[in-house]
Amino acid sequence: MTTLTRRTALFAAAGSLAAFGLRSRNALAQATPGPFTLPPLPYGFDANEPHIDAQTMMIHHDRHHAAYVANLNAALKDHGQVAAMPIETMLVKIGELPEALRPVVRNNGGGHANHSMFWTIMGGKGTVDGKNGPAGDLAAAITRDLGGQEQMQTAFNRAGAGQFGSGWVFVTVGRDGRLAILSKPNQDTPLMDGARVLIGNDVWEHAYYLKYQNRRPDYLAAWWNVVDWSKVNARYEAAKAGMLTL
Ligand code: MN3
Repeated sequence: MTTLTRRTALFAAAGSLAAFGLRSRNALAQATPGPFTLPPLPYGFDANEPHIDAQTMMIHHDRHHAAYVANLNAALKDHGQVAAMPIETMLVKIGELPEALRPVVRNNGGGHANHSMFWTIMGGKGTVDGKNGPAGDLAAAITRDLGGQEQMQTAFNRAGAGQFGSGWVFVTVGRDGRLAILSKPNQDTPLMDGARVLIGNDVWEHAYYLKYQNRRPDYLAAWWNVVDWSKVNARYEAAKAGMLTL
């Protein structure tokens, strides 16, 4: 009987997943020269089924997010000093950047930051029968600042549905642990205001149109079923420790 080393086993597992098309194909973006790379989706394209379909996840991650990364890298090609900044620094200092760079950093840098956050908080099972939800200090903060999980979700969905055209809806978190709900147009992000994002949902049509067409409120309601609250709880702790970046 053959004994596989751990490394070989990991490669074999990755290979078999890739063969089934369940893993992200980000080889193209990784081959793009530039400071930023498309982060691999941390789960299969079908991990959020039936709430978010695999085809939407594939197009959204491998094409839309990849394009933001490629556009950002192309724009930064001759701006080495800016290119060396972490994306969150670039966004908060956007007013200090060369004027010609600002729109591309705002749109594509914002897009890269928003989507990099977005993938990591999905792939979960949402809260079922009060289990797998916000825990500890985060649960207390949601009650204190947003009236509880149910009220928070309702207000978040309303803000997302009310965002005219493309944009995002966020819960932001301060260093003091305070939470707030807000929406932003296009790829604007609270990072530009020096705030930190606890969670955000993408309300661009590309995030939901294949399955939900014009029914954005249905998408917003269903999205909670794929939130991975263990990741959100960890983001809250990181934010309070000053360690949360994107
Ligand atoms: Mn998007």
